[in-house]
Amino acid sequence: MPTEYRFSFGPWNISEGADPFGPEVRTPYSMQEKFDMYKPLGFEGVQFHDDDVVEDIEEHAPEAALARAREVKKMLDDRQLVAEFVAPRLWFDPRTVDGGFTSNSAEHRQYALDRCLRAIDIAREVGTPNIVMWLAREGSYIRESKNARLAVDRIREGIDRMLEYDGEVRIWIEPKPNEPVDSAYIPTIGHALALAYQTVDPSRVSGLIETAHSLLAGLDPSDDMAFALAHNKLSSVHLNDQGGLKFDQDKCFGSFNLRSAFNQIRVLEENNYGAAGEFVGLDVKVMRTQQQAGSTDHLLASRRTFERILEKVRSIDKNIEQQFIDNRDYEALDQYILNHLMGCA
Ligand code: XLS
Ligand code: MG
Repeated sequence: MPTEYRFSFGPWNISEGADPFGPEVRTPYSMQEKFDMYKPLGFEGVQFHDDDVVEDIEEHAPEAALARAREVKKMLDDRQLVAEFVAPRLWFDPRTVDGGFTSNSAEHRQYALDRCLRAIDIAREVGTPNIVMWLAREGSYIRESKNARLAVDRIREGIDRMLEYDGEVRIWIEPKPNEPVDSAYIPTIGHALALAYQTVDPSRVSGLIETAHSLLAGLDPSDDMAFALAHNKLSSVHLNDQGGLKFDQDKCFGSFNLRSAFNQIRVLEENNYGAAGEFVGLDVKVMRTQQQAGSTDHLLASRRTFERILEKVRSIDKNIEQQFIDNRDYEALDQYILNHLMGCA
């Protein structure tokens, strides 16, 4: 079992606090300032969107974009940081208003594919073969607007083209059931992995599970992780928390449901997650009410909570636990776990 986990987050996790109802309340940090924050917070992995690497990506010619990516790689090397993945931001451009791969416009679908291929080139330059596909707008607002059957084919075809474009690229699908669209075509890890098996190279397609996304689908994040692990396809996790069926809250890990946080770490730990270099990603957002100086409090807090709960996972008395299981005394097991979590077992 790994004794140490490696942690990652994305530059977007240090944010200025804008929400759909109000503007920024904190001033932005430059990318350089953000990179400087990683190590002191105990993180070494950097998750990127393609336009986190190359700002204003659409205004850069391909070669200029790659040159910028090489500068970013140098900034990472100087700080002993590594890029975990690059995610093409397919949800921001006017051409992806109605989706990328599943847009009804052939021209816009082509744009989506071209943008993904550019993201692969950028990922290479920053030193990672890993591409995360958060399929933000691949879904619908009303059923009649798109052909859902065709949409699945189109997402698969898009991923196939990416796999063919670069023989080393690895695609990690990050499912989410809704938001920004009403209903996503790949809402759960089950959908994501079924799609992975249909691609031209299933061995290079896997999943990334975000706690909040599982909860929004009404599923248990630890069981979702176990499902992906059973397929040897859990390439990363985005731990955070979520208070029920609301907007995607990206709360601090463990902030809403400590028991669930315990079970997520338990399933990772029992299955040797991290041994192949997988990162523990924290996709958390600081509260809008936080002052400038507290811009990274949520990242430190989430990592510390992970480590403290990890201690709880490791200090469970396996014999006692097994006894309750053998006796089918799950009431006693429940109390044992609760008491252990509350420090009175
Ligand atoms: C949004 C997603 C996003 C991805 C990367 O809900 O979690 O942050 O992790 O594009
Ligand atoms: Mg995420």
